[in-house]
Order: sequence, then C-alpha cells, then structure tokens
Amino acid sequence: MPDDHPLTLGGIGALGTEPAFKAIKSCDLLIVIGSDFPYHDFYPDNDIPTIQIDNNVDQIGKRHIVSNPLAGDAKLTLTELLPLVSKSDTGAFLKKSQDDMQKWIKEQHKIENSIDVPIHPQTLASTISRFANEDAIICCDTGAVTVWGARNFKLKGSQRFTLSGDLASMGFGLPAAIGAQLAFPDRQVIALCGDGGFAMLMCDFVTAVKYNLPIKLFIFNNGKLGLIQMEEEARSGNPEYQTDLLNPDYAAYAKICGGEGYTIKEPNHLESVIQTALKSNRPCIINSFVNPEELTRPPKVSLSEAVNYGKAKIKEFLIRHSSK
Ligand SMILES: Cc1ncc(C[n+]2csc(CCOP(=O)(O)OP(=O)(O)O)c2C)c(N)n1
Ligand SMILES: [Mg+2]
Repeated sequence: MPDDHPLTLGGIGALGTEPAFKAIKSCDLLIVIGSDFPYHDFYPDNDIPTIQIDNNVDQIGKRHIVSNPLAGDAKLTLTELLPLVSKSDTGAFLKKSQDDMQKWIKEQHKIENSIDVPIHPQTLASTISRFANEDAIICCDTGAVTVWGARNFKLKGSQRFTLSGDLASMGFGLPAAIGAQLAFPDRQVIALCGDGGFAMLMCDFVTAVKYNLPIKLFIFNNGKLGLIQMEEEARSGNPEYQTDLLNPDYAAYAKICGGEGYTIKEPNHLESVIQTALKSNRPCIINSFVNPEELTRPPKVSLSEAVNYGKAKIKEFLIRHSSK
C-alpha cells in the first residue's frame, strides 16, 4: 500500500507505527484478511469482535480469538459480505487516526531530514526511497534495519517490498535481490542490508557480478548486530555482550569483485551518492555508516523494558570504568 495513501497508518507490530497501534487498540471491530500476523500484544482485547477471512482454515483463530470465522477466498467472501453491511458513521475514529498519523509523519520527517553525523538510519532509508523508481523492488534484511525499511522507506507507485517474513533470516537482502533481478530484469532492485546480515552471504555479490545483475545493496553499517544489542539490554537488563562487528571496507570489496563500491559517511553526500548508484547499470554496494546508538523504539514500550534498558546502560558504564 503506498505510504502516502490517506487511509494507511503504516505497519502494525514492533516494526510498525504508533497510530496503527492506537487504532487497533481502540477499534470496536477487527477484520483480519489473509493474514498470519503473530504478535499477540498488538491485537485488541479478546472481547472485541473479530472477523477473520482466510482460504486456509488452519489459519483462522491461530493467533487471536475470532468471533466470526469465515473460511474462503478473500475477494469472494468480501463481495458476499458487502451487501450485508450498512453504512455507519466512522468519521471520528478515522479523523483521530489520521491526525495521529500526521503527527507521526511530522516526527519522522524531523529525523529523516536531519543533518546529524553519524547519519540516522531513518535519513538513509527515506533518502533512498525518495530516489527509487516507482516500480522498484525492495528486499530488506532482518534486524534493526527492518524497522527503518518498514517505517522510513516510503513506498510509492507499484513498488514491492519483501522481507524474510516467516523465518526472519538475516542476510535475506542480497540473495532476494539476485532472485528479484533475475525474475524482473527491467525493474530496479534495491536491498536494504544490515552489516551483520550482509557479512553472512557477501560472497554472493560475485554471483551478481557474474550475471551482470545491477542490484543496489545499501549496507546500514552500524558496526554491530544492532537489534540483538537492544534485545539483550531491554529484555533482560544485561550489558551488551559481543554484538560488535569488525567490518571490512565493503566499497573496496565491491570493486575487487568487479562491481561498483561507494561509501557514505556524511549526510551531505547522501543524495549524490544514492542517485549515482541508482543510475548505474552495474551491481553496486553502498557502504553507509549510520548511527550505532539509534533506538528502534517499538510503538509500545513496557515499563520493564524501559527499566531493563536503564539497568543495562548503568552496567555498561560501570564495566567501561572498571576496565580503565
Ligand atoms: C540466520 C540468523 N541468525 C540469527 C538471527 C537473529 N538475529 C536477528 S537480527 C540479528 C542482528 C542483525 O544485525 P545486522 O544485520 O547488523 O542488522 P542491525 O540489527 O544492526 O540493523 C540477529 C543475530 C536471525 N534472525 N537469522
Ligand atoms: Mg548492524
């Protein structure tokens, strides 16, 4: 769904937006169509009536209590349902959700347009999306990078966004981009990669060079397994342990493999490098250094997560001082 559509509230769940979270939590009817959305905390309370439509009966009621199960093809079932519903006044609910969304967009804009160094990953994701083709295919890795891809890469036109939805495998971006470019040779293919994920399958960049696939691989280089660090800290209150990475020079690597390599460290290089790389007809790696301290901030932060995060930061401070 295009991100500028007046009826979208962005994604739901940990990767999603606050307005979507609030709308789901305050709805008086939920309709789930062809979805296996797993995150229990992001469904409304169990007493809110829920209609679930799916052509696979096994999916219905799997994740959430369903009051009205409807097994069948989504389009046919909705067509049958339409004559049975009457118009009701949902204006206030819609307006509140749209106002919340405008507030969220404004907050995101501030960070997306920031000229801070190091570059915010939100700024990188949103700048790539500004220059991407209207029919680009975007393949996203798993990690904190998924949050920036989901929230700050603004989808438009007939773009398609894909990620490792079932297994959440790291390193998905590069092989997915190779597959997408082979299947759609005329479309622009962009991968949003974590530095950890990219390192897992980087050898396959040679495959892209071998078959002259002009994929564009943007590495969100935060020097760490960012999502895992945040999980260690916020879930358990433990100090960060062994999440840092020793990254090679990925732009140099791209060149020795026979592709094109770019490095971005400053926000004022973002636009020109991104445009040059996107126009290239060869496989490119764009090694982009982003803020290692950026917090992914889910739409709902529990008190224990906030407390644990604080505890972890104090422990990290004490460890740093005692080792001096
Ligand atoms: C194959 C695989 N191994 C481990 C994990 C667990 N895991 C999820 S995200 C992540 C870290 C990803 O780091 P990076 O690619 O650098 O992205 P970042 O979170 O820093 O943006 C790990 C280890 C996984 N999802 N897949
Ligand atoms: Mg990383």
